Amino acid sequence: MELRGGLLRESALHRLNHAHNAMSDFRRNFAPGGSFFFTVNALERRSDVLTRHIDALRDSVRRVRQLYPFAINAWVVLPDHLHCIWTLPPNDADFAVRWRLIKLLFCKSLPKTERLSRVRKRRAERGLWQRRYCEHTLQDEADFAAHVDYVHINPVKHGWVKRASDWPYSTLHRYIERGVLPANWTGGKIESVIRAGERVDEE
Ligand code: NI
Repeated sequence: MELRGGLLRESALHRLNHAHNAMSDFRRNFAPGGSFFFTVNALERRSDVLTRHIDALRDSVRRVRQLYPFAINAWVVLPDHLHCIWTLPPNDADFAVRWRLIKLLFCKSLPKTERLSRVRKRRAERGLWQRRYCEHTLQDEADFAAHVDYVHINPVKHGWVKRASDWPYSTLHRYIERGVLPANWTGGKIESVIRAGERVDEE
């Protein structure tokens, strides 16, 4: 009994240390001037183009990262928009080229069935993404952590699920697997004051 108790205590301690280390690792991901939060919207509000074609989206991101590397610190894909946090390599802040390519590859991988405005037709543009997106350079570890929470709580904020971990297209699962966050994580304030570039007509 004594031994068993000892082992149990030890493993609990081990888990605690592991969680602590994982959290430190996670905080170390922040790079001053090199970590960014993004909100990117699909053109059609209330479409499900992003989750319906999640494999195409993932593939586009994977291919772009091979050409222009970046670390993914957090990502959530909702049906008609996404939020994510990237850290770019030192002395490289060209997230614009990465987004241009991700959007382009995603469009190329889908058949041209979307409605096109006259302007987009004339310019031979696809009609899947809003042209503009929201970018915020993360200021410090606290800003970084707040935005990571914002990303992970987002499916709850938009009313898709009651628990953040019930949403499949989220890096929250990675955080839980690595012991950074508990499986029943409910953190992150839904009424967050973060100006995240959510659609103005959304809520
Ligand atoms: Ni959102």
